[in-house]
Amino acid sequence: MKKTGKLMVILGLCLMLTGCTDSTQKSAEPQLLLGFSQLGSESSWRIGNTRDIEEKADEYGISLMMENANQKQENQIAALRRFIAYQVDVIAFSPIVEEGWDHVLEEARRAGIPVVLVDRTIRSEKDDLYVCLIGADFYQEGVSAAEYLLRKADRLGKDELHIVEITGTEDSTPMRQRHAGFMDRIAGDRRMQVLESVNGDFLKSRGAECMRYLLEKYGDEIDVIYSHNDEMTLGALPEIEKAGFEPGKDMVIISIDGGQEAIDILKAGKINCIVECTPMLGSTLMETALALKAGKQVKKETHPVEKVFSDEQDLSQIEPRGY
Ligand code: GYE
Repeated sequence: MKKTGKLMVILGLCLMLTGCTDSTQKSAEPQLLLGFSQLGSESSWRIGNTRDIEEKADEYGISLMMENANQKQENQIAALRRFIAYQVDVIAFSPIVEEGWDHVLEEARRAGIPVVLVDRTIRSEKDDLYVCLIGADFYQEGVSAAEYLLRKADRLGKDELHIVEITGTEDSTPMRQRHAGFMDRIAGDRRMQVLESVNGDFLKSRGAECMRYLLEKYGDEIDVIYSHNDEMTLGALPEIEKAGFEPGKDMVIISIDGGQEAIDILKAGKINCIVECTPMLGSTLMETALALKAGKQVKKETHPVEKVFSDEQDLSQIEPRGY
């Protein structure tokens, strides 16, 4: 074959392999590559959050590398390292716990890749390991839960209310802040007596286990259950009924998230109050990623606006929740 013939064959092969046949296709290439490490699939909140991020990446024409860490920090660290090796434009992740990210985030910084925290934050001596945080104000969620309880206590007219708390994953931001906001807000009200806080890891199965333990230990002494997410609440409710109590009547049930299943149970009167925590963070994440790629400044913290749903309101008007 002549030299020019060979060249044509090679060129043809290249075009077949890359699929880049003309400039119109080239301009349809994604404008940005985003690596996102999701922490797991422990709740309908998390599943809704994953879905929203996938859908919004699609809408914004952003190419998404999504990895699910199945509730393990080491899997998240490994995913972040893969994103760095792949030289993505922006890294985003939802840290399962707050501590232990310094090394990998320094690696990202050295590689010049901006890091966005989604949903949860980290704790570190260094304050320049991430660019910004997009997530709920969990402290305020705890305060809102407590404020509902204070109003409920007024309505019930009781001198004392015995509270048990089922908390989320140890050392996670929502666990720390939902606990702190609630405890700070009830402190100083003599009626509020906390019997015990137990760790339910944000899981339905652990919510059930915790509830069995609490019922065995305190029985009808329990007046209030404050659960850090819907999934644990959904695990706890059948245990309360099995023990012969009516949730929502014999015991005040307070939950956080506001997924559809829990909202339906709130409407049926077995949950008294749900503090909303929205998983719909995808649009803000995509806009932030695009701004970072364009070299623009972004806000250090963005919190979505959230509501409280409770037996104090007409619940028939709640829109379908989408998670
Ligand atoms: O409340 C819970 C999930 O970090 C806000 O994690 C999130 C929490 C959410 O497992 O259901």
